[in-house]
Amino acid sequence: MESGGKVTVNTACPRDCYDGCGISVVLRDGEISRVAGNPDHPSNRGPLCGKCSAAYNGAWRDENSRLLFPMRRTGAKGGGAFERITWDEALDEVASRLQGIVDAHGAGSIHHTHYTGTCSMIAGGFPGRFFDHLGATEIDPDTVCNKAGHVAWDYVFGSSVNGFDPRTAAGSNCILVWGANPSACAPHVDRYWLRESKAKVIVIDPVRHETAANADLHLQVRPGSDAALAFAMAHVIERDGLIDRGYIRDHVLGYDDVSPAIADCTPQWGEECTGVPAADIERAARLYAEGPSVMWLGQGLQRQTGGGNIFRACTMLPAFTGNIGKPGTGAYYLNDTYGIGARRGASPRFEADDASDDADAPPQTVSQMDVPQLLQDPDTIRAYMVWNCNPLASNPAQALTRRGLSRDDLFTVVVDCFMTDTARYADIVLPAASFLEFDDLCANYFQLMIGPQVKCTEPMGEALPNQEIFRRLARKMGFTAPALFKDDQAMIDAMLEKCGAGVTWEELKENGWAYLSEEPMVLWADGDFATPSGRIEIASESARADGLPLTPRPDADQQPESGSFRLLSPADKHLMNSSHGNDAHVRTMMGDAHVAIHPEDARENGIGSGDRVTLSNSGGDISFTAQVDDIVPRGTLLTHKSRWPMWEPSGANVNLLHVPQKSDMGQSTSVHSTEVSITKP
Ligand SMILES: Nc1nc2c(c(=O)[nH]1)N[C@H]1C(S)=C(S)[C@@H](COP(=O)(O)OP(=O)(O)OC[C@H]3O[C@@H](n4cnc5c(=O)[nH]c(N)nc54)[C@H](O)[C@@H]3O)O[C@H]1N2
Ligand SMILES: Nc1nc2c(c(=O)[nH]1)N[C@H]1C(S)=C(S)[C@@H](COP(=O)(O)OP(=O)(O)OC[C@H]3O[C@@H](n4cnc5c(=O)[nH]c(N)nc54)[C@H](O)[C@@H]3O)O[C@H]1N2
Ligand code: SF4
Ligand SMILES: [Mo]
Repeated sequence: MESGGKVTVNTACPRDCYDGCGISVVLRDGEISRVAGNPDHPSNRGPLCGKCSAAYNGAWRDENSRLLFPMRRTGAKGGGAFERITWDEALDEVASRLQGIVDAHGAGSIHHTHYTGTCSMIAGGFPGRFFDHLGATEIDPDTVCNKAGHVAWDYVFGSSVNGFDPRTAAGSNCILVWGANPSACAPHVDRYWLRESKAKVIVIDPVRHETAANADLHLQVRPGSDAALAFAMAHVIERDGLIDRGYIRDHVLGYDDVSPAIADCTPQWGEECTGVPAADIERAARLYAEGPSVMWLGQGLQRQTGGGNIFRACTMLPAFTGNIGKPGTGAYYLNDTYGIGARRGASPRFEADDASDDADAPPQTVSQMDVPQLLQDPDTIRAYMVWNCNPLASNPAQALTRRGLSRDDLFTVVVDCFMTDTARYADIVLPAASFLEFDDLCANYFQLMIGPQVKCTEPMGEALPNQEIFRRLARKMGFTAPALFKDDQAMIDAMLEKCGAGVTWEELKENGWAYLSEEPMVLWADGDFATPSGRIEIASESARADGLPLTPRPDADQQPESGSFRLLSPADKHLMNSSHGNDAHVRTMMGDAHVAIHPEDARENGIGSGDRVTLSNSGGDISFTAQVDDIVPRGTLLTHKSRWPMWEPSGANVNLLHVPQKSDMGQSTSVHSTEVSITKP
């Protein structure tokens, strides 16, 4: 859109966020003057969230914050002393170091770690082709975020990325939000989709966050006790004759296997296990079962030692009440929007046609939970290649990770837009272009909608998009497979063609977004699930073959022993994981790191609001400002994740205390099972 010297470009926010906002970038005389929300976009209908409004007009466009040139470390690891070098020098050095390791030890000792620094399809997926071709070990990205839930839902539904189309909720009477916090993590979904809905909203969460406070019913469950809660709700549903026997007969496997356990799980028993009053369990169960209802399981819910079992237990509710596959119903964890339209596997990481001339074996993977320890071993990890993530801020066992990254014999390369804590430990730092600086495609993971990421300006300094960095590195390594050099526009066009939205790139840019279909899609309407039996498998032989119980179990975690507290550290409303943590305005909005404690616990420990307190466990000690508040139940503390360690008084964030204990499925994080003591020095 053009008027006078002013041009407005429609683009999309590629952050790892449910909202998938539309952005309007205002250019004056070819220069970006403002990054704002697209007022016409159905998700955000105007302003961006506070954090992105600040950071996209702050650190992301500030030459003093961004990485501008390739750099080589000149001082001690972590010290922050670097010299500018050329791209040729940087990539020659990376290529020769990697080749040396491949020749002497095999590519498996090159480990690459990545996640969702950008979720745009090419910048988020394409570099994987390079590493797959190289034969590097992949540090399983999801194990730091959401893998337990994926594994659990794959057993039950045969997919964990086919949820519901949020537009179908227009016909719902009940929306159950379980272990998600839209008020922080999906601010526009919270403001529009949830609050404008006529459905009754139930929130199940230990924390009375803003969404919970605004809900019709908040069940303030004790952390890690949700499987017991699901069984107690199923008990009420069964007792009150709200089971959909027809749906079970046609589409569900395992009802008879779990029903004896359900019979034992009375609401009173549920109250003892979970801390939720029996009357609220009854009310929630009836409201949900009467339906039509949608259920949203958050990623926070499964970051528990029993996270997989919890996810399997929750699926009993839609399966036994038939709240799935019909308008107004559905169960959602994440939508692979692009994959729902396209055939599976059609991502820029794996392009079957292109790779066919040089098919790469599936990569060897290790869990993020094992990496802090593996980083100590010079024979296991010889090169650590970091792109789209910031392990020193976000990963468990921060002190051990830092020690590993300090190894002189470890060759570390970090590709990022900013000089993060992790980048300071790199031998070579490579500057990544931002979302404002190259074209790509975004696929929302809540709405079934795609968006265009449109180049608005030249990359800052000599920064390059991830995909171009890895094309150049592939050339330096002497690779020739055509898949490694594919052109961006060709990939965008191919994705658009496959995804079913029926738009060209030009049309998408013009409009700013496209739904996969004009009418709401009813996912799973055919009742044909991609499990071995074709049914929803509450009883799963596949799970049993993997050494897990046949069915979910009504488990609840033991409460911490006296003197110990459960520490939750979910998403911070001011940050996007650690992204934006270096923006001056965002840091002012965040203030000091706080920890919330229940008034009774505070009284017993002689703690008042504003006191400095120390949290400790085997990972170390770290201080916070206390906030006495009954938003948390007794025995539970709340802080938030991913502040930049380098800006904290102790040089560490909450992940110092994050013990890399694995969840029951997927070798994933159980960060919300962390236990600590609290003292007032
Ligand atoms: N205590 C605690 N810790 C947690 C969690 C928790 O709940 N509690 N949650 C976990 C979860 S859910 C997640 S997803 C992880 C997230 O952890 P990370 O994946 O480490 O996410 P970020 O910290 O935001 O790091 C993303 C990095 O990518 C960079 N980046 C952005 N765009 C680009 C680009 O185009 N190219 C390149 N190369 N880099 C780019 C950003 O500048 C940023 O430094 O943290 C986990 N850590
Ligand atoms: N502002 C902002 N938005 C973000 C992010 C961010 O860092 N900041 N991160 C993005 C990413 S990578 C992700 S994965 C998503 C995560 O978004 P969500 O899916 O909302 O997950 P979290 O915020 O980690 O945690 C959600 C809730 O889980 C609750 N919880 C913890 N343990 C339990 C439990 O045992 N039972 C129940 N019922 N609830 C529990 C926490 O109290 C918290 O309120 O958000 C994305 N959006
Ligand atoms: S981070 Fe989320 S809420 Fe913020 S602008 Fe991006 S998509 Fe919107
Ligand atoms: Mo995440």
